[in-house]
Amino acid sequence: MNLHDYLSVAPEIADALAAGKPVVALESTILSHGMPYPENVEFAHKVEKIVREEGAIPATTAIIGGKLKVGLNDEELLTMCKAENVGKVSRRDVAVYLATGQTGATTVATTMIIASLAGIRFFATGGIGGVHRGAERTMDISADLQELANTPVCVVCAGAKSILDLGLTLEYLETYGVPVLGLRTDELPAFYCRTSGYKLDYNCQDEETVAKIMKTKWDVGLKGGAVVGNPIPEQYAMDPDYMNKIIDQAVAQANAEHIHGKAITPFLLAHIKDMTGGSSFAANLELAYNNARACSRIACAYAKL
Ligand code: PSU
Ligand code: MN
Repeated sequence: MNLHDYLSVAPEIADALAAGKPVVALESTILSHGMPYPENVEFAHKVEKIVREEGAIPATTAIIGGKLKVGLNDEELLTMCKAENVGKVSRRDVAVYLATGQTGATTVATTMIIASLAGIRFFATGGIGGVHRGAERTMDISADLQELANTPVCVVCAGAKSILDLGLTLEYLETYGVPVLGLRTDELPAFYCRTSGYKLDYNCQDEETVAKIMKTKWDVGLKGGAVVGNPIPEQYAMDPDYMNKIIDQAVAQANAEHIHGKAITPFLLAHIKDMTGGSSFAANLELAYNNARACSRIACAYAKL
């Protein structure tokens, strides 16, 4: 048995990687457990189209038929979007899904693992997982953070939702040596909102600077990845007071229903969408497109270094 018995890279992506061309990884949990069907189908195709328009090759990941898939065809994308019997796969679940042939949507952590195995260094998503509110009692800290500490992939996101404790998330990332770079911002973005109140130490004015920092990090042998916080475009941003009220209600509901473990993030996402009457969903789409664009530009700049 070797890695290639488990890893299935679409030919176009394999060719691009062999030629040193920019490739951008995309996750599938955002499709299967973060967005409703059938709206997610249009999203899945559009986000890939944006990556192509920027001159990179998109590589959506999933676990299907005992393989780590890098690049999904239309049918596979549809399977992830319909999300019937599609689990949520973080690091601890990977071997189980591979060995048993179950279909799994990849989280940030698992997308980083697969990207790294394939040789992809850049990955665009909506928001990362992090330290949950109340983690001092529950110890609920997303495996995404350990992956960022250990696996060499740069994750471009709109920060994280304030369903998390963003302050503790930043502390955790600092402890584990993960750079958090603002892209034209002084603050960690809070997903739907451009600001969170948490200052970042680094405000990169352009994508080339991010690419150069990543190359330098890996050149000197520092392990792990980085978080790039790219704020939602102004015209789609939501009011922080309004969103925080909604999120507080969703978190209270999750506590009342004793939701925990891997179910909590999808539960909160679904409740926020219901409570905002879908307006948050429009913002979610736009911020993810914006991240795909920025990530592709970073990957293109990196390929030229
Ligand atoms: N946050 C979002 N949308 C998402 C997720 C997080 O705003 O879709 C997904 C991502 O796939 C992320 C995962 O990696 O949830 C984190 O789950 P957990 O907290 O169980 O590690
Ligand atoms: Mn968790």
